[in-house]
Amino acid sequence: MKTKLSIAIATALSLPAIAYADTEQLTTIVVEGSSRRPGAMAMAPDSSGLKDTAALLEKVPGANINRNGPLTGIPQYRGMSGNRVNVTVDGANMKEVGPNSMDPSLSHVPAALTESLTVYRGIAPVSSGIDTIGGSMKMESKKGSFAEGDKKYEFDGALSTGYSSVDSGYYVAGFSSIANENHKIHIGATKEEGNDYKYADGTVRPTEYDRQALIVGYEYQNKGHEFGFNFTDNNTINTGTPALPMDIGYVDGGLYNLEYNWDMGNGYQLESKFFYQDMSHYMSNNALRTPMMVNGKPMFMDTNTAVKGGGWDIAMTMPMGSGDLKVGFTGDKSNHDADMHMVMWMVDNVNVPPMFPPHEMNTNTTIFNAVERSRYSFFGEWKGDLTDKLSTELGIRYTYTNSNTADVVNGMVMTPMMVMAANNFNNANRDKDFHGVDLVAMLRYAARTDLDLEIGFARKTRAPSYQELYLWGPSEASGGLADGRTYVGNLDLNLETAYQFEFGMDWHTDNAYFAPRAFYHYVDDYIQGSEHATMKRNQLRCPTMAPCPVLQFNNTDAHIYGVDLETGYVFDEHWRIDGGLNYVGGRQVDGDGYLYRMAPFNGRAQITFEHSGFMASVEGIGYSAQNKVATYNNEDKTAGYGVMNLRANYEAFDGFVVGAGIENVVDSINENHLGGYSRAMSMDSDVAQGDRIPLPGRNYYATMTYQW
Ligand SMILES: [Cu+2]
Repeated sequence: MKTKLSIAIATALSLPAIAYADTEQLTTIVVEGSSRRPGAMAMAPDSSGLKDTAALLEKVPGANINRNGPLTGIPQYRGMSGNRVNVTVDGANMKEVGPNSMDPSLSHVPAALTESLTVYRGIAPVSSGIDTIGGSMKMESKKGSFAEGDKKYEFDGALSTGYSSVDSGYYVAGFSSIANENHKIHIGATKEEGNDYKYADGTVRPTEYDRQALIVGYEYQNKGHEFGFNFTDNNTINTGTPALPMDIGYVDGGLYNLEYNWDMGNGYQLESKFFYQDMSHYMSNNALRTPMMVNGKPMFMDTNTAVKGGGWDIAMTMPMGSGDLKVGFTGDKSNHDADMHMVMWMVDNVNVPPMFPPHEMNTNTTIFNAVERSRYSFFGEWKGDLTDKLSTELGIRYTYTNSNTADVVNGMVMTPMMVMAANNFNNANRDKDFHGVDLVAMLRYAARTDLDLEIGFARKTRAPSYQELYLWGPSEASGGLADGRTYVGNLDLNLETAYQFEFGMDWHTDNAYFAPRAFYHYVDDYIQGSEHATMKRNQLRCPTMAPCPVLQFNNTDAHIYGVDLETGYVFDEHWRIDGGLNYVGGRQVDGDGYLYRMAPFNGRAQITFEHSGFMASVEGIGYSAQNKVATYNNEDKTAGYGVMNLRANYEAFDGFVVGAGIENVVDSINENHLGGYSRAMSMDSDVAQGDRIPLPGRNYYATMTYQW
């Protein structure tokens, strides 16, 4: 039953795996990178990581999280996030049901049911997916193992529970699988629930959460054939997203995966994956927070959204020359709808035509109506050895993306501006085609037995998202940007094209490792907001509450550059230290604007002590100030901070592990630059509206796991 993790550890030069090898009920983080592919790192149990798989990304070199809520963690990799990072769940590029990314793909399967999260370090291979301009990561749900060797049956399972004091939160999780060498079935379920979290100055609202998840699957293997069917279901209710104008009422729905692989022998392999998803979502501004007052009365706002999606990924691997050639055909299609309902009190003013006397207005507005996005993509990738010290990866991928949408219905406040916006949109050509060509060339050189060097070049593309194209009137449904601004789409957007360069080294001995990577990306037609030519609006984040511009998605050019590294040293069988540093910068080519929501310079170090089933660690995390902020949306600077965490766990007997710890030991108030601004009314939260959202205060947690 320890097969998967054992493989990861055995081939890993990445040493952290060894420290936690006995606590293998934990999610495995795999960092695929250069000569270290595959490297692995199992995580120490901590309350955040057990709740939210995205939280694990903070431990991956170059990765971070844009956090809009306790379960809403949007992966950031080297300064890029959202649609720029390709995330797959059991091989499916899931589509978010929330147009404001309330349900990023990693929130679909809770950490307790996640087998592994794999991040490709640096330039992602073309075979890892479509739209990998900002990197690629894949999550696999737990599935258990087949019986091996002379064992007839294999029973795997885990029961775990945990409590965290900062939000009075708990989780319970159960997983079980039964298999012989050909058949395997598994089932798993979790429940996580918590209140608004506390920090030194009070409570941050709304940050409560409530999620139930279910996974079920069947797999069959025989003589090189593998067949699998998996279902993962997420049922989240009443979960706060304080950085956004509304909260999650529910996110509900499932993902169906079908997989068939055939190992034909002699190096020939067929892999095929299919998925289908059907999800619905409801969000509102009045269930978990007090609605804003307009004309002396509360303005109620809620939105229903839905997504249906499906896709495939078929690839064939075959020997070619001194390596392997992989060719494949990938594609998917999704349909998105979002309808907003508003109740507000209108009085006669300059914005309202005189046919409306003071009255309550009850409106329904289509934000997105039958949006359809389809992608068809072909790739070829050759990996092989040129000499015994030199290896290479060459890849090419062509992607055709088509987007279209039906007419919208304007039920919003009938200002002449909004009437015109809807009419213009309905009269415009909204059927858009994009053709993207991705290229990757990597060269790896084993300079010495303890030193590998890597150099890589790539051209990566991304077609505009449906929000970037089809937001017909000012809306905050911007895919989770959470900058407090309203955006209007742009039907004339070009696709983004990044030219990427990177150089890395990996030095490793029996006791030490040191692996830095430097990168530079030039992004042609980088999509970000710029002032709309005509639309103005009163807005929370606008300085002095004066009318400020609505933003429109536009193409600009950008530089992104940085260095990330991981390092560690093993003193003896009991003591070790591991750490990492991340730096990323980004700016527009024209003008002096920096890019929005870039992770500040940050680092972490962890000293671990291990002795006969007992493990304890001290972890220090530091973030520097972020003064290089975007000007186009008036991004706030943030100060630097440091956090200390203490963790311990003990394997009392085989498979039974208890863990406990204190996070943010000194209870400092820390504002993470990627955390957004509080959007709740000031009477709801102890954080003033518009201020940065502080991280949780001191947290005592305890966990208990039994695995068999
Ligand atoms: Cu939403």
